Formats: sequence, C-alpha cells, structure tokens
Amino acid sequence: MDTTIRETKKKSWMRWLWGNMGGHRVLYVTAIFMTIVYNIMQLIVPYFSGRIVTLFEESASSGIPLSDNLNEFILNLSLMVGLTLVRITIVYFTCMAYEYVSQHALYKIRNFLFDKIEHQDMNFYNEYRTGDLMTRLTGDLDAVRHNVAWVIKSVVDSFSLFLATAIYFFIMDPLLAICVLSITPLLFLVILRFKKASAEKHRILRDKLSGLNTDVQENISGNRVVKAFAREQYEKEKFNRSNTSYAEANMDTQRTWLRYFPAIETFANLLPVILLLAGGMFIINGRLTIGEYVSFSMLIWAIANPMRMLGNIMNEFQRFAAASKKVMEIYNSKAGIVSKENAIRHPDRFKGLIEFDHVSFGYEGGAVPVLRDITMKVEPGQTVAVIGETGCGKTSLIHMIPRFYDPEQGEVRIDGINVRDYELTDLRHNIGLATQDVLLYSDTIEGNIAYGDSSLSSDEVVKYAKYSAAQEFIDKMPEGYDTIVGERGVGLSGGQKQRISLARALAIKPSVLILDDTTSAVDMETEKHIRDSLNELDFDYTKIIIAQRISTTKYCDKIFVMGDGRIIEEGTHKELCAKGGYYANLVALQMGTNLADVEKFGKEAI
Ligand code: DGT
Ligand code: MG
Repeated sequence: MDTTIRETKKKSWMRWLWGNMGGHRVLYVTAIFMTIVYNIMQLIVPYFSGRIVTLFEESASSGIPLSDNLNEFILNLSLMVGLTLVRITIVYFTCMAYEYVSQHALYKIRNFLFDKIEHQDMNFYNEYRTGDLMTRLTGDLDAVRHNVAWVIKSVVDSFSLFLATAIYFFIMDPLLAICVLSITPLLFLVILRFKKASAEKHRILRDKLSGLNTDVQENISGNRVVKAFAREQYEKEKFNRSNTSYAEANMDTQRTWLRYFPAIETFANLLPVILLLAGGMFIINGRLTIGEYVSFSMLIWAIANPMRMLGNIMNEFQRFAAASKKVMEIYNSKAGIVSKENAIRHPDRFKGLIEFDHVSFGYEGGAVPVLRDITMKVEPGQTVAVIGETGCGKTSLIHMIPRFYDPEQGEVRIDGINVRDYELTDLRHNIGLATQDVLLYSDTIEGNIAYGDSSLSSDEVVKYAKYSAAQEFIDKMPEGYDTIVGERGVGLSGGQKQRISLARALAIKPSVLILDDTTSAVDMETEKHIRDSLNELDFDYTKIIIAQRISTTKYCDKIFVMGDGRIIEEGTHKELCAKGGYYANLVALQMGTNLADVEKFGKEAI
C-alpha cells in the first residue's frame, strides 16, 4: 500500500461505530437495554403457563374446584396477556430505534467518506479503482449498517435470552439446568472454529464483489472501445469469469457455514431430548412438578434458539468485519497533499511569477523517475510553451504547479513562495487548467463552463465560449447552452470538448492558465482564433501551453524543450531555430523544409 494512504491511529470497529453514533448514543444504549428487558420478558408466558397448570394440578389433587380460585386464575391469565402486549410494544420501538440509529450512522459515515474521497490526492486515485470505491461506499457500507441494526441487536437478543433462561432454570431446578446446559460449551467450541474458518472466506468474498463491480464500471464507461473493437463476446466472457468467481466465493462461504451448521443444529435439537429424559425422571421421582416441567419445556426454545442463532450471527458478523475493514481503510486514510498548518492564505490574484527550482519527481514514491532537476522561470504575464516527445514528462511537470503531486527534490514557487506553503484551495482557485484528458460532467454546456464559478452569469458564459471559439458550434445546437452533454462529454467531438474545457478554465479568470495539449484536436484556423482571443482577455495572467505544433509555440515568449524529464533547450522560437537542436529539427519536420534553412532563417523560413 502506498505511503500516502497512511492510516490514522487504528480504532477498533466498536469505537469507530460508537464515534459515528454521535447524537443517538443514548437512544442506542436504551435500545440495547430494552432488548435485554424484552428478552427477560420472554419468560412471562412460560412462567404464567406453569402457574396456571399448577393451579389446575392443585385443584385436581385437593378436590377444591378451580372456580374457587377463579380470581387467581384470571389474574395469572391477565398478567400473561398484558405483559406480552407490553413486550411486543417494547420490541416494536426497540427495532425502530436500531433502524433509526443505524440509518443516521450510515448517513454520517457515507458523507464523511465522500468528503474524504473528494479531498484525496492523485496517488489515492492511482491506487483505488472506481468500482472498488463504489463498492466500499455502497455494499460494504450497508454491511456496516446491517451490523448496527441487526447483528449487534441479535447478539444482545441471543445472550440476554439465553442468560435469563439459564438463570430461570437454575432457580427452578439447578440439577435439571446443569443437565440441559451441559452441552453448551461444546457448541461454543464449534462456533469459535466456524468463526476462524469463515473470516478469510468473507474477506475473499468482499474482494470478489469489488472486482465484479470494477469490471462492470470499466465496461460501461469503456463501452465505445468495446464496440469499436467488436469485443462484446470477449467482455462477456471476461465478466462471466468474474461473475463465476464471485458466485463460487459465495458458495464457498455458504459451504463453510453448511459444514458447521449440522453440528450446531444437532446440539440445539439435543436439548429437548435431554429435557425429556432428565425431566421425565425428575417427575417420576417427585423432584419436579408437572407445572415446573411445563415451564421448562416451554422455555427450552429460549436456550436452543440462541444457540442456533449464534452460528448465523457469527456468519453475519464476519461479513461485517470484512466490510468494515474496507470502509475503515478509506475512513482513516489521509491525503498526502494537504494545506500545511498555518498555510498562507492568498484569496487575491497571483502576479504570476512561476519558478521551478531544481525539481525532481517520480511516480510511486520516486520509483519511476520522471522529472530530473528541472529549473525554469516564467515571468508574470508571459506565455511560454513546453514541447517535447510523448512521455517525456510535460504533463507531470505542469501537475506540480497546482500540487497534484509534490516534488521529491527542489521546489516550485509562485510569486516567490513555495506552492506547498499556500492554502491549497487558494492556490488551485488561481490556476485555470485545461487537462489533456477532457472530462465534462453530464450537465448542460453552460453548467460545464461555469463549473469553477457557479455565480457566473449567462453573458459571461457566452463571453468565455467566444474566447475559446466554442460559441459557433454551441449556437448551432438545438438547445444551445442548455444542451445536456452525456457522461464525460459524450455527444461532442474531441475538438468541441477541448474548447468547452478551455472556456471552463478561462471562466475562473485564473492568474495562471495551463493548457495541456488543449488545441491538439482543433483545426489550425480555430487555433489561431483561440490564440488571438487569449491575447484579448481582460485580466492579466501567465500562460503555460503544452503543445506539439510549431504553429502554437512560435508565438510564445519562451519555449522549453523537454527530453527524458529534463529541459534540454530553452529560448524563443528564433533562438531555438538558430540552435539547430531538437526544436529546429521539429520545425524542419513540421514545415517540410530542411534543417539548414530553419537554422539560417529561423521564423522567416516558415
Ligand atoms: P504526452 O502527453 O503523451 O505528450 O506525454 P507527457 O510528456 O505529458 O508525459 P507524462 O508527464 O504524462 O508522463 C511521463 C511519464 O510518467 C511516462 O513515462 C508515463 C509516466 N506516468 C504518467 N502518469 C503516471 C502515473 O499516474 N503513474 C505512474 N506510475 N506513471 C505515470
Ligand atoms: Mg501529457
């Protein structure tokens, strides 16, 4: 696991759940207490039935008719019915309380998790797949809720009923109680072994579920590629494998339960047999009255059922344990890139001086070196270009400015201050970034352009669409700015998406604008329109443009040529043409001329 996903002080699941029940803890504890009460009250019916049978017995043996004891008979009967009604009412409200508290805890945890995920850094997203995160936020979280509402309740239910009954048995006849309870230690032993065997199965099951969801999610978002390559059959088979694997894991978990289930069931069913044998003998030798035996036999389920339930509860508990581990991992994770304590607030605009000072960086904790000792300076208001072969580290370089990643060595400064020292939101609010992979939300075009600033008026949205040469095609759409674009911008061409993404970046009036290959998919004429309009903007800003086309870079104040993570050339278009290096070669190549002409005439040669 990556070092950025550091876990905070590990809390036990109990403390964690308790912490998230804030505001409802009294209700929860009351519910647990009432669960104990209503389980003790389960003894009411057998107790009063026993007394009523004893009344009959006494009247038969003494010859006094039952009608003489009618008051006592009615009293016992009324108490039995009345207290049962009270118990049912308690059960109803207790169940409601568990549900209420669990839903509130779930709501709170889900909000917290979403917030946590929102504030994670890029390393986190490199590590966790979308389908996995979705599973943790839905299925796994529901297993946690189920624990609060059902598993804990069932544990209290079973233990309180079992204990109350055992105590009642001991009071009535200790010897018979010992006989009946003699097999319980064996049962606990079986349950313990089952717990051990099922823990790993449930962990595997949660992993398989997350894998299945990841497959589905990737397949749906990548459906265009599937269609383009006509790989439906292949994907179907791949999904089938995941599905089979999940089903098998489910079967395996159930098989574990089924291996232990007969033993548990046998023990539970042995109880009435023991009662019949021992109780029968005790009645014969006069140790037990029929009434007492009735109470015992009516209550034998109260010992047998918790025993049966315990296996089921343990199964559910292991499911919760595996799920809660996954949820708590995200809950306790910490983003590596955050504002430091006493970070510098900078709500105003930057002047726009950007400096890279001996910056080195590599992904996966430096294991893959990408930027090597980069030193560069961009003056306020300048437009600079970064060019270089694919994979040389251009995107990685500009990602250092809004702190998507932090350098391992050296520092990046804006207006003379290390970007790490700024409050993160202030830093990012000042940077307009049009990323290489354009991601638009399923929203209207207007909503997408105004994404960074919801207070933007419609007129301003149109203004920025004009700057980015998007106005024309948006106007042609039947619903104009109200057109809903599909998920990730489905329904728009690559160049159209790029222009909306540029308008979105401009709309926050950034003091630093970064364009990562933003005009690669637009035609030369549109590119010129964009270039011209970017010079007309009514605010000062520094512009860093990553581009592959000489037509973009030649008008820039300065060009940085990157190669293998280093700056290999820097200067103006003219200077670099004269140098006869990588850039001059690129000019020659793109303009269809020879290197000697480029070196000699520079810009004029084109
Ligand atoms: P481009 O956009 O194709 O012109 O390429 P650049 O110059 O923008 O390259 P860049 O910075 O995206 O990637 C530089 C190297 O870093 C390349 O070998 C791929 C690798 N890389 C990029 N992003 C990641 C990442 O998120 N994780 C890891 N492990 N490697 C990455
Ligand atoms: Mg790139």
